[in-house]
Amino acid sequence: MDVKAAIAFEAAKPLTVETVQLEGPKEGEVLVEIKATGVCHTDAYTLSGKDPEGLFPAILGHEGAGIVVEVGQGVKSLKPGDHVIPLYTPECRQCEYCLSQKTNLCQAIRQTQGQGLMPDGTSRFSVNGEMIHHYMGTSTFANYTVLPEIALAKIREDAPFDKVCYIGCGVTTGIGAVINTAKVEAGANVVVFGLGGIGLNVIQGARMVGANMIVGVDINPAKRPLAEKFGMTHFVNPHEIDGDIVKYIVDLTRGGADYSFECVGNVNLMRQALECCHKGWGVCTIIGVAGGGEEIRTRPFQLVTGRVWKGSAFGGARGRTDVPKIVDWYMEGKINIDDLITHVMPLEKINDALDLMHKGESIRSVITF
Ligand code: NAD
Ligand code: AHE
Ligand code: ZN
Repeated sequence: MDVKAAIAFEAAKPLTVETVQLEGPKEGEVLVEIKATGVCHTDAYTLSGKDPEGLFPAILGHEGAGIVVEVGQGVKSLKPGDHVIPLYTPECRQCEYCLSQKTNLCQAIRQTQGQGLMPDGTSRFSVNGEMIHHYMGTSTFANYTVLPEIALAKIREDAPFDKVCYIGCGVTTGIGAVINTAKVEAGANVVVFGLGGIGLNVIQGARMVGANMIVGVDINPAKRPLAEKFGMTHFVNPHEIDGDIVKYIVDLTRGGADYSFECVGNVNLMRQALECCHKGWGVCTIIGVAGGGEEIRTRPFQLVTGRVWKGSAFGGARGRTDVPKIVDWYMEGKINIDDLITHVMPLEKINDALDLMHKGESIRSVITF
């Protein structure tokens, strides 16, 4: 079938919106009509050419929501009409990783996903006979896409697509990193580096669990008011403080952060985020994605003296199990998504969404179809 998609033909060039061809679902696959998709910084990262797994041409996008149109042979858990959120971290419930109960990183289809292909090793997308890669197994910058059944979370039908699409990445990543990965407890002091689409959800999660101080660090002062609305108690602009930011945060928190989160993708900040943690127990969770070839550094003494570096992908969430619950939280008014969606636009304007992100003028832009 013909579908409308934004294609990344080459790195660091604007996306091109045009009609592409999509093959129907094969065994174990599902055709989904995408109704809305957020634009995450990771899409921009891959488009920049810094992602070692970045492939071109590709249809990017991994923060969508939509409706099942058709199911392939053998699909049991979904039927046409079901409302779904695509999962770049699937949940097969059968692989060694899922069964371990120690990680959300289901590996059932990870290899082909990283190659921009469906699990059978082929692509469903093409343009004028030329193959186009899938992206993160989701490719939500298209009004129809095909996904494996294990990469779809079934959600309630009264949830608005243009809001809950954000649960497909940013909301779950931020709140999940607090709850599932760091396991922040009430009364803890939390420091969040980067107050964008992820960092504000970390702040939201920290407030939900009853954190004490919630310190936000960002070089863009325009992020401050919304961060305060979401629960930030102290704002630090690295450009406005004298001296070493690590010492500044350690003093501010009277000994260091119990929990810190890096939500930028900058390896220098990852070091600061570790070193501003409390001696003996502070835990730093890395969420930001750094460019290929970049490495993190610290004195091993930082770890010897009890600080811990962890990482979190998709907030440690098991998508088919946890995403429907997070949709319920939104519908019950327990979490705020609406105020984080600062821009809504059609697919034709998707390059504007990327520009707004780079200029620091948006939190989340959502594309509606
Ligand atoms: P964003 O562009 O919305 O936000 C980034 C924020 O960082 C901005 O507010 C910006 O002003 C701030 N910033 C930039 N440089 C800074 C500096 N030197 N010091 C302090 N603040 C600085 O991006 P986002 O969508 O929130 O994504 C953030 C990061 O998280 C990206 O690296 C993205 O790829 C990654 N990410 C990871 C996961 C995961 O599962 N691990 C999921 C989603 C996004
Ligand atoms: N392809 C990159 C890694 C990108 C990355 O770390 N992705 C995160 C999700 S970011 C969503 O906005 C993730 O889930 N990682 C786990 C995984 O298996 O990819 C690279 O460096 O190669
Ligand atoms: Zn994302």
